Amino acid sequence: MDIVFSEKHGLQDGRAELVNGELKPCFEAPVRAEMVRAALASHDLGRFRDPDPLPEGALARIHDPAFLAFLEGAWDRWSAAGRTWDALPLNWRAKGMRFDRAPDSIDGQLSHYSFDAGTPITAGTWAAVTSSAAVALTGAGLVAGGAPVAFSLCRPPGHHAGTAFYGGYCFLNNAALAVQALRDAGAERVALLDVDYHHGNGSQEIFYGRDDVLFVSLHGDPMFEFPFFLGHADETGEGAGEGFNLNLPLPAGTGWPDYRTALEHGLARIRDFAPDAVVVSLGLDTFKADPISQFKLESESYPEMGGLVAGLGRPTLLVMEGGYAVDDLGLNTARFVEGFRQ
Ligand code: Q9C
Ligand code: ZN
Repeated sequence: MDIVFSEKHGLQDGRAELVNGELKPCFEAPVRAEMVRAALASHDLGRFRDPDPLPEGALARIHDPAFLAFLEGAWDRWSAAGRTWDALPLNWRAKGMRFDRAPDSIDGQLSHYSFDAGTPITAGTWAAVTSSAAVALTGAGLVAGGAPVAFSLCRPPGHHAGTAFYGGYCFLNNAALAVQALRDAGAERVALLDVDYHHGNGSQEIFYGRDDVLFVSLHGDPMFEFPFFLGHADETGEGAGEGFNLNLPLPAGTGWPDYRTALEHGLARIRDFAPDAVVVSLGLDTFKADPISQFKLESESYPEMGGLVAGLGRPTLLVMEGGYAVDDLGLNTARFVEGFRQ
């Protein structure tokens, strides 16, 4: 198995996020990718390779050009305004305020394009997020070229980022870019299975109206968990996409037996869809010791999870998303991959 990885992930190294009313060190930190890299290497799970350069126009297959221009220039505008800490938004719209106009100022635009205060833009953010996207697209190219499985060790993660918004530690939607690249390379139907603990609101938004991409997500119920405003079971797709979005929200405290039952339900829907390829948004924040999450999966759950996903028997790209229990993140990721390859 090829493992695509770029050292440039380290250029995203935010200083702080707002958690429980306190400014705390970012959970989404460079050590995460280093732990995964070390564990995949020590378990001898594949050959590491660098990403290819981003193809011209690849990001605009998913993201709005104005949003991309904003992300690329945001740090320079922020620092030109004399700010030295990370760029973070301070306020958002509520019902009754306008969504149809973007403000001109950097502060207004940070608010316009974001949905939380946990996703800092730094001097290195654009370089890091474009390298993460390149990692995903290179993995998609390997799968499109006939590899049965590839691993895109993306960081920063991507599944909370939408057509024209960022948040939840995500800026560009790596998995969605990979799905689109597989479609563009000839796959007629692609399934996107999201097993990150949080609902992949960005991925859902991107594919909500489409019947060529089936989105299936297992996650903490938005009634109690971030991102709060998307991820309910009654969101089933719209227009041509009706029936091609499956949300499986689960309660706090969910352990492996109930998780497995929901996963088997999601996998049955994917089998029925008969995809030519599968992309997995692989978050390991379902682990019992994850510091920001409330599921109770064990390390032993991950080989079983990997085996169940592999049972789809389709060419598969694994795309790294969340997972914040850094001492166990590498081992849990390696165990998923080992179970997948059995
Ligand atoms: N109480 C991913 O896993 N909010 N993103 C955390 C902590 C944001 C998670 C607040 C969580 C985003 C890719
Ligand atoms: Zn997550």
